[in-house]
Amino acid sequence: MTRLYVVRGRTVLAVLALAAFALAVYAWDGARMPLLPVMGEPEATSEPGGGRAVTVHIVTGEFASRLPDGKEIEAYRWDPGTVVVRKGDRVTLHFHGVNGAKHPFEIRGYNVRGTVEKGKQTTVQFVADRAGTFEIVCLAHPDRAHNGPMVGYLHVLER
Ligand SMILES: [Cu+2]
Repeated sequence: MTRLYVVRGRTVLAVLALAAFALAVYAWDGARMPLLPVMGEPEATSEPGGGRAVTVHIVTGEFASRLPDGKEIEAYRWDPGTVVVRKGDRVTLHFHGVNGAKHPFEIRGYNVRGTVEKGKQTTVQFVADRAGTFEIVCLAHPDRAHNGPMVGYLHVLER
């Protein structure tokens, strides 16, 4: 009986310690980015005009695997594949080419285009003036038939 009680006591302590740790992480994160209930929201600074300047770094990556019959399959990816900003933000995306020779891309609905090359950085800037979800599509690898889908998502939240 006593033994069981001790084990339970330790379990309660462990749960309390975990909760305290989670709370500390939440508080620290909240202090660093007070506007941020949204997971994955990037670093941002306020702009005089009301919007924020948001900078996100995206790397080109690659998943590769082998099917049971020995056939190789691969998919290029944007990493991170999801960008969350708020309407009115001035957005800077720095693309870094790591996997794949060349990735010509566009952000559909935003008229933003560029090409990412291996070993180079490509930067695009725009104001997120339309709310919604917009695809960041590599035109060379848009779907499974072309070593994709190399598609990311720009989420522009209403302020
Ligand atoms: Cu690509």
